[in-house]
Amino acid sequence: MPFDKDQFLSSVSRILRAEYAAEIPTATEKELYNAVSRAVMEQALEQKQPVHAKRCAYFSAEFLMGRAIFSNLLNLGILEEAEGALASVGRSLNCFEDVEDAALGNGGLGRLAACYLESAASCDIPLDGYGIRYRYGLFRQTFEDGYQHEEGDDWLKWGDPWSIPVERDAVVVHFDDLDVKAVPYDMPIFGYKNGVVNNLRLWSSEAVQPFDFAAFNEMKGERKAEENFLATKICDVLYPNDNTMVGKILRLRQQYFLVSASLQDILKKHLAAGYALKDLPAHRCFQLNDTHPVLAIPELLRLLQSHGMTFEEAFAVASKCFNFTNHTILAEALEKWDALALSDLLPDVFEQIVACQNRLEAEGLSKEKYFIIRDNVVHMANLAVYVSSKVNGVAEIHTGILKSETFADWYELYPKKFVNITNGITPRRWLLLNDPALAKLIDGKIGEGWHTELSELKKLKPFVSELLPDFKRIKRQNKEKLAAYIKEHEGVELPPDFIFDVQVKRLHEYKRQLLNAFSILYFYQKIKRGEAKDFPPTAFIFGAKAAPGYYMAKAVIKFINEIAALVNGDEEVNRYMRVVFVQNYNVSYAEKLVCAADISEQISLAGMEASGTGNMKFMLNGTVTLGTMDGANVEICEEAGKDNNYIFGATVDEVAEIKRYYCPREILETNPDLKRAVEMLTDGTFSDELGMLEKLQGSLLSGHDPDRYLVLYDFPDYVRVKEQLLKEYGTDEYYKKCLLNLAAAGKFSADRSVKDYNRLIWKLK
Ligand code: 26W
Repeated sequence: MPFDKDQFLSSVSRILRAEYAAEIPTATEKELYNAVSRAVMEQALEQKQPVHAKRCAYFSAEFLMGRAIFSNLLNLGILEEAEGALASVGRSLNCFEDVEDAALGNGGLGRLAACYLESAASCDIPLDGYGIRYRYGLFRQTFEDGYQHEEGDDWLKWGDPWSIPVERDAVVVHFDDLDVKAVPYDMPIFGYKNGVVNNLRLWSSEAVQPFDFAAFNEMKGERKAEENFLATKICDVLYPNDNTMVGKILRLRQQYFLVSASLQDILKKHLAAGYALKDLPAHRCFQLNDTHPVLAIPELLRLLQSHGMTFEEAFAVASKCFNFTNHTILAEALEKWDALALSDLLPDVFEQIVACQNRLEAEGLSKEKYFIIRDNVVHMANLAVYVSSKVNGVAEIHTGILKSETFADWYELYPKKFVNITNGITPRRWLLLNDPALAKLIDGKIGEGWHTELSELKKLKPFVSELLPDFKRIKRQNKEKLAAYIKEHEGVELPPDFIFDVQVKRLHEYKRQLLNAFSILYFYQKIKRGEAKDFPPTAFIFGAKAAPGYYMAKAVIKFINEIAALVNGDEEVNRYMRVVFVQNYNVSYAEKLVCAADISEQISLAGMEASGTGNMKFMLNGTVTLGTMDGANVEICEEAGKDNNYIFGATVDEVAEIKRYYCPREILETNPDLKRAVEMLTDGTFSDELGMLEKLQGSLLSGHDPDRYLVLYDFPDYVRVKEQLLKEYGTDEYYKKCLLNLAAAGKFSADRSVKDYNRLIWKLK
């Protein structure tokens, strides 16, 4: 976008005056943020967008967008110009570091959706997002006495200057017990320096009729008032579960609200353009981001029939339009809904699900494995697989497991339906924006082509040795910045010459933060015994939110916080190690952590992490992976070389066999240091009024499936490889590995992913 400094500043002044009666030099940060954003929006939306023959709609219950302002300015090509203009009047973009993240997502799946929107716009692929405008996003996390506390996330505190409410596109969504108005808020998605603007449409729920005081006073209005209350509640809050299905009716309402509003909107536009409904597949396709929006299938069937199609005609259209991405194989994450509850809330939609089940049986698919409705439970994944054109997993190993286990019977039936599309991340946010110094260093060596063609990073290979000093210097500066930030926000001092060993992601037992925690206690004991005089000083950094109802995950947070207090408070030990669990880990925190890490911990039990995308972010920022052969780690090793990373642990093929005879207590008998670490959970070393640590120990040693995720089994190999990594740290050998990973990160661009989706599935121009 062309940038005219005077025009920009005069727009900002005009908006400040009109909206806030304020002037640039004295406006509050919030006022300035809104005025700058609106000034940019005004200009950026002037460009006319081409009309495409076919568009894809990405249906997702989550979009974890993070902060918009810096990324939008970068993509519009005016980041430095806007900073310069503001500087000339004594202001700076830096104060927008306090703007809230738009955290309308939990973790991987939501952040992936955000990366894909950015990449599609940057690759000129006509992809639009459809989601829910939650009033409160993912909770804010604090620690009190080491325990996690949750507070509401008021993400609109600073306003929402990047959205436009489009009242004329409002539609009514019908539930059996109430009607709700859905109002769209459109957020432009700017492609990287290419003039493309795609759209993210987030629906907000409102009462259909405004509150009627007269009726309310006559008592008639009481039911109406309740309905209005329920209508606004639908979009109140994002469900904070990641990988665990909780069968709440309000969540079902959210899901239907999203898909019904989106499909009504899309069909309305399709008809208004003069197209026939039977031609929908020529103009539209829909990507279902996991099962959360799968009610779109029966809803489309219902809508098409309400326009006069037969069920079979509607089915033919739907099966050409829908595609489904699976993001997890965890049994507890697979969405199932009680058939009675669903038919009560949405009888007409349920009728369509029954029709699909009948069709499936009529086709002779008599195996129960295929059933959409079985024992009064609706299996959303089966509905999705049955009707969709394509089903995809998110990394090679994950797609393999879908074919051989999760959906094995389906795969036998429809082998061509299944494809792999390995996840990716946008290199704009995850390198250009979060580490501008490193980006500049790369630009200087190989030019700027990599900004939009990430595989060009491989051109760095011949320069690896030459780049080492600059790379070390930049990493050091990033560590200093992070240390200052952590000091300010967490009150913990991390010397920047320590190794920064980072594990940040949602808290889940399968991700095994506990394995990392035990290794810290193992090193702690060695230091205490005086056996680790040459232990390289290391800072163990954690960040993770636990779902509020996930007891064991919260216990792990408490455990690590107790370890942090023990280690950091011990003068003998804190010369060798520090531990910090940062509060409220989110996208913006990730941007700071990822470029300052020396070690990327990706240590899930093999077979459990569908892909992981944090692993890719660290790799792109020149960090070696300490990890298992799981998810996209496998492909990271293929691209960068296994020898350039630090791999340990049981492989997927070994896991099933190990679990057959597994006895965690036996492992402890052969490993006294580990035994001691596990005992420390309950021997009084740590304070824990709530008794969480005892239950945590119980989950490892007793119950029907003790140590379900093989933490103790993988411990010896983990520590062996970790010690080797810590020993190699700081050598040229080590830094070369960092840069070779960076140079090999090309495959993990979300640009490549969205192009794969387009080539294999959407087939848009
Ligand atoms: C119904 C509760 C629920 C909520 C969220 C179930 C499942 C989910 C998501 C599918 C969980 C998720 O975010 N999965 C992650 O998706 C990423 C993007 O593909 C992968 O990189 C991660 O490995 C996967 O855990």
